[in-house]
Amino acid sequence: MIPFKCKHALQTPLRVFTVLFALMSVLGCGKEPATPKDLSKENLIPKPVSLTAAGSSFRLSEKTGIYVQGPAEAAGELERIGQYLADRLKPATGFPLPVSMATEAPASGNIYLALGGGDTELGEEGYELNITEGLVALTANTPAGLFRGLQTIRQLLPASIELGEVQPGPWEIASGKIRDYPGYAFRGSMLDVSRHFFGVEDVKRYIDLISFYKMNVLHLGLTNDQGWRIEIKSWPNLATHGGSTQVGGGKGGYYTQEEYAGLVQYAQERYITIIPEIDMPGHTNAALASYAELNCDGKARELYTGTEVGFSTLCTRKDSTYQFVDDVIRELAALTPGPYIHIGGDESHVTGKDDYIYFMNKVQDIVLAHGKQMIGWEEVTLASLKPSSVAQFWANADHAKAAVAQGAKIIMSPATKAYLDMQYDSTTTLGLHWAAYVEVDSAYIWDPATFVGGISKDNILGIESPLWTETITNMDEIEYMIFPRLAGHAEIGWTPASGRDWEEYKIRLGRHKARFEAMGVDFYTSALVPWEDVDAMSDSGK
Ligand code: IFG
Repeated sequence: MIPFKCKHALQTPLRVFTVLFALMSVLGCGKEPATPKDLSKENLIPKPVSLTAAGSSFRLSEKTGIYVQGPAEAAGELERIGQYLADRLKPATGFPLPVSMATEAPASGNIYLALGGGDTELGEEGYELNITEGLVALTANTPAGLFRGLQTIRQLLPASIELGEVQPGPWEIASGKIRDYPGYAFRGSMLDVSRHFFGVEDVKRYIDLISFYKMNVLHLGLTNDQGWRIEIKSWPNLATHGGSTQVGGGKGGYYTQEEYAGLVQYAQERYITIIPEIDMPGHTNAALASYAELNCDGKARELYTGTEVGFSTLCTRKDSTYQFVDDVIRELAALTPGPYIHIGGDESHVTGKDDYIYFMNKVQDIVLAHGKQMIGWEEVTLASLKPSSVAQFWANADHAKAAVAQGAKIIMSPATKAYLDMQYDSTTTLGLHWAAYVEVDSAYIWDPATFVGGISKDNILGIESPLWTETITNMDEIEYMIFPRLAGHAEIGWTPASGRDWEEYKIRLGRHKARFEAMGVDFYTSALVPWEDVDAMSDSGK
């Protein structure tokens, strides 16, 4: 791609051409983009734990192969990881990038992904990336670590690598060494698919986008007042009736168990754990509309397409309610390879306190009986939490501290910082602002480990940024609300607090513009961020 200033100049009559040619030589127009030689000038998000520049660069070519090495039992998985990288790089480079098994480092000009072991500092998801003029070598203790390192390789290449058709290149990566690993083991986002339903393709794109920033959890809000979105074979009306509408009265929808299993698989291939949420005992109008017997008065409710909360409750003292809960959790647990099932528990304003406690204690036992750990919104601290249970902090610090006092771990999702449905400012047409207006800087400038007095890093499982969808109806709107804030949340979950500073981060974020554009992300161009049209010409950023 010849930058505009060159294209325009090249059409000028010859008599002027001479002068312009001299000018173009000075501007660097027409010649190949500057080779990136300073790894420390790259704009990686999340920022790596440690990075050393070596001052040269590696160039991908037609001849580059991807070589994967590891124990025989991991061969299939390693080949899939190699193929994942090839699939990311092929469209824009047009290179064949064959994937092969290796038993030692390959010859010069190749990419080498090796499953090592014993590098305890790297842990479960860390990686080491050594780039020389001859080789890009990525090592990790686990396949997940290799996968996280692949995202770094993607971000070290020019942003145009993310485009879907062949670009001129060249495809160069500055040389050096990166050692990197996450500060929190749980780094996620939540997508509410109940208020508005989002189909399989949208959820897969959501998974792709959060995986690019090394997140490893997708919490799916599958049920709420406005919609039940997962097929439960023993209670079929939940999906067919309870999933038949949404906020505003649209047709809604739901995932068959087969479709849902496909999403779980797609996430797993990106080393992302899906955590399903069945919100109970409140936020249950869709279920209460689907089965009369779930209501204390035995009367089925009408379907609800508004945006109020706190008006519904399961009948907590009816035995049949616990048969319902057990059937739902049983079927969901069978679809959930991950360790957690989220049972909601928020805003049960019409459930008596004692009834709520009775309900939560029984549901916690049901989740454990099906081999899973219970996560609940912070209000679950009213119950007697088992050590394996987790509370998700969103608004009430006292609840969160009470959960910690019971020995529970906390997922930090403060609505004033992490809620992606909060308007950026009063002019944002999408979203809500009951907690706060959350501009890009505010979403970044906080530390989970000190946010609530009495809750320290040791009590925190990790960070999660929820996107509630009362006002969000399609993928473009999702992207506008989650980006750029989600990139900052990913950094908060990964990069040590000592490495996080808004004044430095905003520059890196500003240079991600070309990446957001290349990925087709409809992001919010906050005036607080120095957005840069970084083209391949400069090596000050990528
Ligand atoms: N609170 C409700 C959500 C959603 C949200 C919108 C929680 C845990 C307000 N519960 O956040 O269902 O309506 O910002």
